[in-house]
Amino acid sequence: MLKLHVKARSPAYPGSASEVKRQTVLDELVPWSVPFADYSPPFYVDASVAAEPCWADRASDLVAGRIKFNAIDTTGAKPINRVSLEGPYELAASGMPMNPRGRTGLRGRGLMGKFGPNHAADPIVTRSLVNDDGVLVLEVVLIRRKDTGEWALPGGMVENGDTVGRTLEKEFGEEALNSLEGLSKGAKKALANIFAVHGQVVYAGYMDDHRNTDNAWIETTAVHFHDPTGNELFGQIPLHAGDDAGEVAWVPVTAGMELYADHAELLAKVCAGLRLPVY
Ligand code: RP5
Repeated sequence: MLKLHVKARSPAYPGSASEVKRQTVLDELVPWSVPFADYSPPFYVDASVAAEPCWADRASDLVAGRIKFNAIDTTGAKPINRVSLEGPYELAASGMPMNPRGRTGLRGRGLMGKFGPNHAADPIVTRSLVNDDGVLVLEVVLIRRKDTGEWALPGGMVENGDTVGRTLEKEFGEEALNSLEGLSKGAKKALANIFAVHGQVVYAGYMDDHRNTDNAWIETTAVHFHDPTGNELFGQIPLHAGDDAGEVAWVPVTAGMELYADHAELLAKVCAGLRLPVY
């Protein structure tokens, strides 16, 4: 059975109109297959999306049926991947896609640019170190997000026409290094090693993000990059928080970590794969 989304049902919706409140959806009423006669959630599109920046769909394209759902949509200037990692999704009578994990208590796109899946990429960059107590510890690069103040993986959205691979490197560069410019030769080599050689996909699917709605949601591909030397390679990478990140740091992975969206679960998958104990 699919995991119920929880953060995607958080009562207060973030964004410029913070007064937006989701309709309450009890666990048993989340699946679309369960009748919910009184389901009448508010409709919300954040002003930043309604202004139709280049990363957002046009509402007029939806109304005119010009958006190709469940497909790689090549109708615009750049291709957009509208295929869900969760399999084909249904469309509502309004033509809007329906969240594959069920009701969220909010209709419309909220803060999401695309109707349907909004693809993201999350780099999980780790190293193992022996700490002062002689214990082997796994550390991961995390950022503190400016929007919620939570610690998170330095991921980001895949732009129109771009790939997951390029997004992983770009987001890590922007959020954890501030820029790829001006890096020393050693750091550039370490980075090239990270993104070209060591990646292992640990998850590809729905992300329980508090910005998700009934008609727009985030899906991510999380790729793990581990320093095979311990810290020799990645230790050369200078961390500097970028514009979207208040802070960036190597953080020890611990049981019960509270992170943005489902990021703690992604780290649990990494630990299970590495067969490392989590302290
Ligand atoms: C999360 O939001 C994803 O896992 C990814 O880390 C992030 C992408 O959104 P932005 O950081 O671009 O806001 O759901």
